[in-house]
Amino acid sequence: MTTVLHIGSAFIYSNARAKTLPRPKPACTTVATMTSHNDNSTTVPRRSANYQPSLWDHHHLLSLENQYAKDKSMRERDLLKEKVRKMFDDEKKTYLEKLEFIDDVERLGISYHFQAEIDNILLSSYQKDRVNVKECDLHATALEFRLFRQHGFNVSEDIFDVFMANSEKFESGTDINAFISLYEASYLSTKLDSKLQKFIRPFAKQKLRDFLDNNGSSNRDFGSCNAGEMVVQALDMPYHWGMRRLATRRYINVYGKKHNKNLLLVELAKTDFNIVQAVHQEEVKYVSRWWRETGLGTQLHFARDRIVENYFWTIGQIQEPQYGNVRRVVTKINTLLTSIDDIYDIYGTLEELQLFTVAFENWDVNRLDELPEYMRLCFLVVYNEVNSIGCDVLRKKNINVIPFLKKSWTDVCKAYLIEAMWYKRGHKPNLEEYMQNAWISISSPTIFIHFYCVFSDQISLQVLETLSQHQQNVVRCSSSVFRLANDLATSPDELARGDVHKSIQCYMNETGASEEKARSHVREMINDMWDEMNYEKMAHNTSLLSHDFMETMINLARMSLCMYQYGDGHGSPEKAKIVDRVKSLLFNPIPLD
Ligand code: 0FV
Ligand code: MN
Ligand code: MN
Ligand code: MN
Ligand code: MN
Repeated sequence: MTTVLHIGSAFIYSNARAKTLPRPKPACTTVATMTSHNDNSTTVPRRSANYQPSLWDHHHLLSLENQYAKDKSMRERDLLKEKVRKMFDDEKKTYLEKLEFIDDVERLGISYHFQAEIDNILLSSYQKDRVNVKECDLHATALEFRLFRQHGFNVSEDIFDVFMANSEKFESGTDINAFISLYEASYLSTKLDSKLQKFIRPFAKQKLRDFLDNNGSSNRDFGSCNAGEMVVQALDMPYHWGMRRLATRRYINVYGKKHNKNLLLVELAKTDFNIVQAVHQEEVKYVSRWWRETGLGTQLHFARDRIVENYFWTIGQIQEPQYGNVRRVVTKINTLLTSIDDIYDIYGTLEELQLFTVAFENWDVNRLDELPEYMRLCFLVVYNEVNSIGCDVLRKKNINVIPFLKKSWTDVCKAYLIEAMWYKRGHKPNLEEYMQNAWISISSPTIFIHFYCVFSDQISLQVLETLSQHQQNVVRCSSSVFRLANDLATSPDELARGDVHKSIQCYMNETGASEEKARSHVREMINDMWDEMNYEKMAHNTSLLSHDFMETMINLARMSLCMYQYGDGHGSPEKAKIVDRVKSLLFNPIPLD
């Protein structure tokens, strides 16, 4: 048997990197160090953010072998898949059982094999009757509501009126699963709803908290499932907001403990998870090689060296095995954005940053030497990468996207520059002024347009134009969630080393609120952005954007909530529990019984 991969603490090496890639000793975060600069004979004060080296050793990554990358596993998986497919038209299943089956399949991460089966069932029951469950069954009502809305079918929030009118009736004896379902459903609210976010969600949340107070979170079996664990997970991160692959990993665990579980589903879910993980591992090796070959990690010694984390972000956006090319390209974009963000936020002088921004605007390799030496390689790598994407897209899809990609780099650099100027000139924007720039400076609009070009079978010029002109509301909403989640987690360190006021400080400055109040205001803004995103998704029939592309953009919002849940998971993955998440999703297979 092939050795089972186990990434233990040995994988995380301490300072081994320093032997191969010398980095200057990090300076204290708040004190500027003086470093001389080659092509500029004067001495310029340079800062450091004190970022730690990468936690992942390149050579160790390359040495990974995975037993699930074999044809044998694939054959086993395909057999299971066909057995599960037959279960979709099991005549004996009640309507509620069918809904639960669909939900389990989705949460176990295997719905990508059964898209047609799932769409058929939901579409036909939506067309038949819109609401097919018994009026008195809260669990069934909430589950149907959530599944319909997840799939872009609108159902009115009013279906909960009958329950909420008699909510005191629930005081005793109601199955906790009904409240879990109600709580999860409440996250599908849109800006047109008035009850879900403001009334139903707090009500359901209180029920879940009461349950934990009375029962603890221990793994007691409450009839159908490990209710305690389910409640803890729902409160930790509602399904609709959660990074899909992490939710899958967790649900395989919880579902596997359910006494009436479907054994075939569990087996398929575990096998498929491990097979897809093996695919992801090969992609990690590829991007790690690419990153070494660019030489940027050595040259931009002050910047975050985060190739594995940059890859991890792309798993959040799109996890299915067939999208490896999208993940490889988008990882490169994420990595270049991370390095360039550090040039603007940490290392560059205002004068250099202006030159750098102009270089993107000119987009002319003949003028490379006008840049400070340390910026040349970085610019050229971006330039080559964009041309290489443009070349592939032109060959396969017969459209020249380079001007759009180039503009997205100019736009993000301009947004980075505005923040650098505000900081260096002491300007304190109000929250609105800040957000107008900050949803672009978080860099997701740049990521999305590259994503679109590589992901879409056919490229629409109209979509490219609306993306390029920043006219897609779903882009603004997803980017705003990312920005606000980032600010909640990264602003303490950013302000300590010196940076522009972030959303929290803008709000404090503008209203005189305490930091605590400002943080809760920012969390409210995140809620409202979700309501708008959900609305956009429901309106997808009238949108230029495909349902699938929209979902990958919403997924970046989910991924940012995952990355920043416990701190700055991108900059300091070792402190923010991200190391464990990376290990469980990318490196540790699920043991098969
Ligand atoms: C966030 O870091 C970060 F790394 C960004 C925005 C670039 C790359 C994006 C992905 C990897 C998806 P940081 O907190 O430094 O960002 P800001 O904008 O606050 O400087
Ligand atoms: Mn090594
Ligand atoms: Mn930054
Ligand atoms: Mn920045
Ligand atoms: Mn930040």
